[in-house]
Amino acid sequence: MEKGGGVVHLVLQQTCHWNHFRYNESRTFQYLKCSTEKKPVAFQDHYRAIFKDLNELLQLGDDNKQDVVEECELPLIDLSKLKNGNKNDVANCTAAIAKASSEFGFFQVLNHGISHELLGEMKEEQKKLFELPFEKKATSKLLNDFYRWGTPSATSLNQFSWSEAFHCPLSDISLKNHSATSSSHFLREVMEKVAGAMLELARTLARVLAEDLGYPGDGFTENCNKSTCFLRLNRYPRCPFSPEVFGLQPHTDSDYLTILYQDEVGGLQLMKDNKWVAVKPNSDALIVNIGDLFQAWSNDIYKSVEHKVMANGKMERYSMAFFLCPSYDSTIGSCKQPSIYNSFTFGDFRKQVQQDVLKTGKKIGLPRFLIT
Ligand SMILES: O=C(O)CCC(=O)C(=O)O
Repeated sequence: MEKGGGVVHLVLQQTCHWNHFRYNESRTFQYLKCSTEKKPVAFQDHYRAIFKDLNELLQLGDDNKQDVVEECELPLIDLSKLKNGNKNDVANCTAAIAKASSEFGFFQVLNHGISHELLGEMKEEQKKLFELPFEKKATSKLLNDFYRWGTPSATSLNQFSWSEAFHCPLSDISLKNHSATSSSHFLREVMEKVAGAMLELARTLARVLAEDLGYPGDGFTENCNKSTCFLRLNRYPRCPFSPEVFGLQPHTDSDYLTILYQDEVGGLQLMKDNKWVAVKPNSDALIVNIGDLFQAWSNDIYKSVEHKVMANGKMERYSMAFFLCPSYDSTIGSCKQPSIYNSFTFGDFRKQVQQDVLKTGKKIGLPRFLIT
C-alpha cells in the first residue's frame, strides 16, 4: 500500500462510481484534469494532502459519524396569492415572504410560474451534460469555460466539495453565437428559458422584499440583468466517503437572492438557531434564500444564512441555482440608518471573498465590511 493517498486509492478502486475516476489496465488511476489547470493532474496527487486524513477517518468507525441532523419544513409560500388581485392576499403573502427571510433566510415557493415540464427538461439536459466524459466537460468549453469539479484550492478535507458544476453568466447561455447543430443547442435553449423565468421570479421576490421595508419599485434590481446574474448546474456524485465529506462546503451566497431547484435526493442543510437542519425536498416547490447583498442592504433584517450540502453514499444528486447579482460597479449601501456595514461595490465584495478564500480557504464575507 502506498503512503498518503494509497488508502484512498484502494478504496476508490473498489467503490467509487464518480465517472471522473478512470482506471487503466492495471487498475490504477490514469489521470484527472483540473479545470483551473489545463494540464492532466492525477487525482491522488492533486488531493493527496487532504485525502490522506481519510485513512484515519475510515478506520475510526461510528464514533466519527456526524450528529444526526433533524429535518425541517421550510416555510411554504403560495405565490399565486401575489397575483390574484386580492389586496389582503397580496399583503399576507408579502408578510410571509418578509417573515421567512428574516427568521430563516430560506423559504419555498409554490405556483412560482416555472412549469414542471420545463424543470423536468432542464434536469434531463443537465444529466446528459454531466454524463459526458470528464475530459470533454473540463476542456471542450461546452458551456463556454465555466466548469469546475472538487475544490482545486482546498488544503484540507473541510475545504473540499465532492461535486462538479457549470457556473454560467446568463448572457453566455445565449443561443445567438451557437448554431442549431451545435451539441449544446437544446441544453442552451432550455437553460435560456429557465434562466429568463428565474430572473423574472427573483426580481419579483426582491421587489416584494424591498417594498416590505418601505422601498417600492424596482430599485436595486434594475442593476440585475442577464449580464450580471448566474445559473449554476450542480451534480453531486455518489461519494464513498459519505457522510464525512461535504458535497458543497458551508457558505453563504454572495448575491441578493438565490433560487434553487433540487431533485428528490436531499442533502441540503442550513444553519438554524446554531444547529444544522436538513431541508426536506419538495418537488413542487423552488427554494429561495437570501444572499449577503440583501442582508447588507436590509441592515441585517433579512438573513443570509450559512448552508451546505452533504455528500450521499448511495445516490447522486442534481440541483440548479440561479443567483440574482448586480453589476460589479453597483454600490451596496444600507436602506436604514445607522448602517451596520460600510457601503461597498459588488466588485469589492467579490474581490475580498476571493482573497480570503485563497488565503484562508474560507469565505469571510459580510463581517469584513462591518462598521467597527
Ligand atoms: O445544491 C444545493 O442544494 C445547494 C447549492 C448551493 O448552495 C450553491 O450552488 O451555492
